[in-house]
Amino acid sequence: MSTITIALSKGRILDETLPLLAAAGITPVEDPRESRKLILATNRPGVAVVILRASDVPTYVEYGAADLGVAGKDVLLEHGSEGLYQPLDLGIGRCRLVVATQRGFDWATSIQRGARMRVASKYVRTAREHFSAKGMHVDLIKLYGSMELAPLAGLADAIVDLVSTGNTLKANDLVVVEEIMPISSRLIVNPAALKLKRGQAKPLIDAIAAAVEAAGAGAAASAAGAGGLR
Ligand code: PRT
Ligand code: MG
Repeated sequence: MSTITIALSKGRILDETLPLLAAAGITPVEDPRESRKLILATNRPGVAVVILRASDVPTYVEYGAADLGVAGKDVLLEHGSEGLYQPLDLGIGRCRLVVATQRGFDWATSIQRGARMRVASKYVRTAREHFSAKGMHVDLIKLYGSMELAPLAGLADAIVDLVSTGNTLKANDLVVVEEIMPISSRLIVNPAALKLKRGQAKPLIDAIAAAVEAAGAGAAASAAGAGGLR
């Protein structure tokens, strides 16, 4: 029996991914948040997980070094998802991709005047598509982190970044001026692996789908429950 490898990213989505996998009957033998091992066996024979940087997950799955993976839609859009199946929205890692500027900067008027704006982002590909779809020409500046600093330091007029609570923007006196899209994490699958290892891969994908559905039903039920209390 060949091994099925699932690529996970360390960092914030791992905390939400592990319970989902556990509900699907897949538990790493060691806690990946504690272990320094990058390849971990699981309780399920023939299933292993690898722990990667978030932006490397699509690359591993695309080349078949991992069969399945969990990646944010933000990462998939930026990487390009040609050659990857995306059968499931996992409903985790939810946030929004937005355009933000310093409070008080008149973004709308600057756009109307046709001012050529500088926009800093880790997501230059997605940002370019967003602005060109609106017929806007902006100069994009590629950053690898701490986007929120760019407008404060005078590097850019705006940033394209992820927002969840909004606390980071607030702490840096930035405001959302455009919503680009909602983001969540997706299951991605190598198409060749699905063909060649279907007998092993399909039951895993089905189990993860059932876990997502159960989590969604749980969330809906608790929302209804909270509503009922009012
Ligand atoms: O950190 P590293 O450079 O290694 O990789 P990474 O930043 O890609 O990984 P990680 O673990 O930080 O994020 C992985 C994935 O989590 C992303 O690809 C998203 O799909 C998802 N996600 C969900 C988020 C957020 N919410 C989020 N809020 N990723 C990042 N953020 C950041 C955001 O960039 C901003 O700096 O959190 C800050 C804003 O948070 P709030 O709560 O203050 O609004
Ligand atoms: Mg990060």
